[in-house]
Amino acid sequence: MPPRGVEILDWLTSSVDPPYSVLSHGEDLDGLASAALIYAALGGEVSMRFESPDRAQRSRKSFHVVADLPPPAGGSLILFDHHRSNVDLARERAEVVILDPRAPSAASVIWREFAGRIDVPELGGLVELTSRVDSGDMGFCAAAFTSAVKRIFWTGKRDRVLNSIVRSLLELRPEREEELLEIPEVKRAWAEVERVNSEEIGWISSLPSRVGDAGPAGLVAVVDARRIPGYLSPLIHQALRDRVDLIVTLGRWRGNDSRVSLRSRRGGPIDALEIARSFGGGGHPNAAGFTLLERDLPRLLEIVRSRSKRVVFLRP
Ligand SMILES: [Mn+2]
Repeated sequence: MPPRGVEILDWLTSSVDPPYSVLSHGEDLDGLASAALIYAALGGEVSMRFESPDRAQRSRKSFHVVADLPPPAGGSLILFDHHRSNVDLARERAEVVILDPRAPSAASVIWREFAGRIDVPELGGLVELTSRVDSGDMGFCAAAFTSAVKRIFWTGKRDRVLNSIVRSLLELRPEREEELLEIPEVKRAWAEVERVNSEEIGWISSLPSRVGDAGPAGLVAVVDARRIPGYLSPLIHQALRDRVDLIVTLGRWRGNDSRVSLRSRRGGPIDALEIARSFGGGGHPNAAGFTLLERDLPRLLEIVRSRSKRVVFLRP
C-alpha cells in the first residue's frame, strides 16, 4: 500500500535529503497556493520551480513533489492534483498519486492530506478562496491577480518572483480576492499590466455590453484574442462568465496556430472538456484548453455551432 496522509511526508523525508524539489503550476492561484502548502508542510526546506501544464508534461526533469500539473516525463515521487485528464499519466509517471477529480482545487487536496502537519492553521481561508477561484467563481480582483501572475510567468524572472509570491501567501494569508492584489509583487505586476494594456483592458470591459443582456440559453461567445497578450484571458473570462454558456477564446500561439481556452457555465448545457478533448486538449468539465492548428478552425466553429443556439464573434 502506498503511504497516505501525513505518512507521505514521513516517507519522503526519511527517503530523501532536503531540499525537496517541488514543481507546481505557475499560472494561477491554485498552483501558487499548492506550492505554499507544500512549503509549509516541509518546513521551507524546498526548492520550488513553476511550469505550465504543457511544458511540465514534456519535462525530462524529475521532482520530489508535483502539484496541480501533469507529472513530468522525468517522473515524480508524489503528485497532488485534481485534473481528471491527468489520471492515466499520473499512474504511469508518479510513485504516489493523490488525485481527486472532484476536488475544487489541488490546494484543497493537499490541505486535506496535510492540514494536521501544517503549523499554520489559518491557511484554511486561503484554501477556500483558492477553491472558489479555481472553480471559476472569480470576481474582477481574482481575474486581475491571475493576469498579473500569468504575465510574471511568461516574462523571465519567473521562479524568483513566484517564489516571493508564495512566501507572501504564507505571511499575508489572503482570504478575500481583493487581498490578492495587496501582495507586493502582484501589485507591481498588475500596475504594469494596467499601464501597458490599458487599451485592451478597455475593450475587454466593453464585452458584456457587446454580448447584450444574459441572452437566450445556448449562447456562445467566440473571442478572437490573437492580437491580445494571453495573460489577459482571465479578464475576458471574468467579463463574460455570467452572460454566456460557453466562452471560446482564441489566443496567440506560433504563427497562425492558436492556444484556445474554453470556459463553460457551471451546470450549463455545454461540456468544455469534451470539446477540448476532441482537439487533444485537457482540463476540467467547465475549464479546458487545447492548441488549435489554423486548418482546424472550421471544425471548431462547426462543433461550437452544433452545441449552441447562437454564436457571437468578438474581435478587437
Ligand atoms: Mn487547479
